[in-house]
Amino acid sequence: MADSTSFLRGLRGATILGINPPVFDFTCFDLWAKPLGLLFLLDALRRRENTVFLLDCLAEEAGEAISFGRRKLVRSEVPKPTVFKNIPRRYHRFGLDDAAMLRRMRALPRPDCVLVTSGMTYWYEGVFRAVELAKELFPGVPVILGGVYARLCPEHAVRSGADVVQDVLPSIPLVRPAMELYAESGYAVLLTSFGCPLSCEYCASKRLFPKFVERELSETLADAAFQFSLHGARDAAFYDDALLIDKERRFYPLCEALHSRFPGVRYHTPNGLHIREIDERCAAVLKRTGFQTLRLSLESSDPDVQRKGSGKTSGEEFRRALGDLRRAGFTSEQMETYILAGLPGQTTSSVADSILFAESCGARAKLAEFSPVPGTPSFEEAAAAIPQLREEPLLHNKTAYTSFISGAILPEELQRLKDLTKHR
Ligand code: B12
Ligand code: SF4
Repeated sequence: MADSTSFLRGLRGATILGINPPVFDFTCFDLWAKPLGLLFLLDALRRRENTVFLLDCLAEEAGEAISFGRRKLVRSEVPKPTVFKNIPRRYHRFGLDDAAMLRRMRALPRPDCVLVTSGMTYWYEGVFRAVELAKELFPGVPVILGGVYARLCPEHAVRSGADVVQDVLPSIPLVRPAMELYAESGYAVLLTSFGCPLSCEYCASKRLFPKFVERELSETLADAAFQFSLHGARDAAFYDDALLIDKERRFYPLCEALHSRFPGVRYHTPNGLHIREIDERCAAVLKRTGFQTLRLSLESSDPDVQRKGSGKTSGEEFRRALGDLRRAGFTSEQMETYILAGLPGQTTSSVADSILFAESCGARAKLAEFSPVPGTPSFEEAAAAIPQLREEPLLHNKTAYTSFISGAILPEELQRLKDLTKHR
């Protein structure tokens, strides 16, 4: 089964199990995270007369409710992998344990095919567990592995034991996420486009989605209507890389329709917004539509770092956008601003200056620790100094990389930078 796309396209009347694996990491929060790619795929397969099931190891047995429709993830401490043994931090498994996964899978009909998705490259331990358990329980059933890790590290992903690693975009029309497979979901996830027209040196968006592809406005609206009808969700998160690009033609009409059809819904942008696109009108539209949590992609106030980020914003544009957002009624708490830390060549003082600059404009700075992503210029730069990055994706871990793997910012310095973001 070398070509999984034609295999998947050919499936009719089959029983298919999709798995979102547990996560092994130092920390993990539900920033409105759902396995959107897998949910699209399961929906497409269901429309072809297949019966689909979902085992989302992060969502099942989730913990107490937190803000905006989310829940805490359940976790248990696990031994650290050898590469992390000198890191003085606890390591956890988030989501279901093996016994619970097996129990859930045993309760389902035997599938004809198992689809395992993957997120961050450094989350492959959970992916390997999912493949192994599926193989153990359903011998002879093909297991296909796809998602971000599979696409960025296909050679490593082969070691999972999956029968096929899907390392290209599956060419199957993706209609809407199969959110009905959740017994309960406190929020909706929305996507108006795939990919991004820009090419920042540290980002894999172009590699994952070589072309920026817009979805029809009606598709996003249908997704929203369907998800809001399901479990009474009153929150929705956008996953777009470039939500505001061409905003007059795409975003404004969408907001108009969302506002009139779904009053009272709170919207969130966990993935940063392009600051250059935010002007007086845009800020007013965001406010009127019901956006609650804005993440803004300043990333740095240092022109050298800004260049690596496609020159997508300047300090002045940020200051102006913040003013517009404030006048529209957004508070500092609602406008967290991502500041990158740990990029190859970036100094601690450059990060500190960026934090102070963001806060001086009235925003709340939030450190985004750098994760080297295979296939990007920044990864190549990082791997020139640390060749093991090519062999061991665990080393891409955002919590481990900056202070402990590259040593770019010492743990005490990183703590001081984090303290700086809390000093208001
Ligand atoms: C939304 C998003 C998030 C969300 C959460 C998403 C989630 N569900 O976990 C949030 C905002 C929380 C997030 C956080 C982070 N993210 Co992020 N995120 C994304 C983003 C923008 C979109 C992912 C997505 O859902 N795409 C839409 C769906 C439809 O596509 P997809 O999942 O790729 O699936 C497609 C195929 O792969 C396929 N598919 C999927 N599953 C399967 C399964 C099978 C069997 C098959 C056949 C096919 C298949 O179908 C889909 C459509 O074709 C990507 C960038 C991108 N453009 O992909 C970055 C990205 C994944 N994130 C990245 C990074 C760096 C981060 C952060 C580390 C940022 C930071 N410094 O804090 C954090 C890490 C969080 C953590 N706990 O460690 C990196 C990857 C890093 C890595 N080493 O792997 C990416 C690639 C962006 C980048 N910078 O290059 N992220
Ligand atoms: S603007 Fe954002 S999504 Fe687009 S390439 Fe740059 S970092 Fe990636």
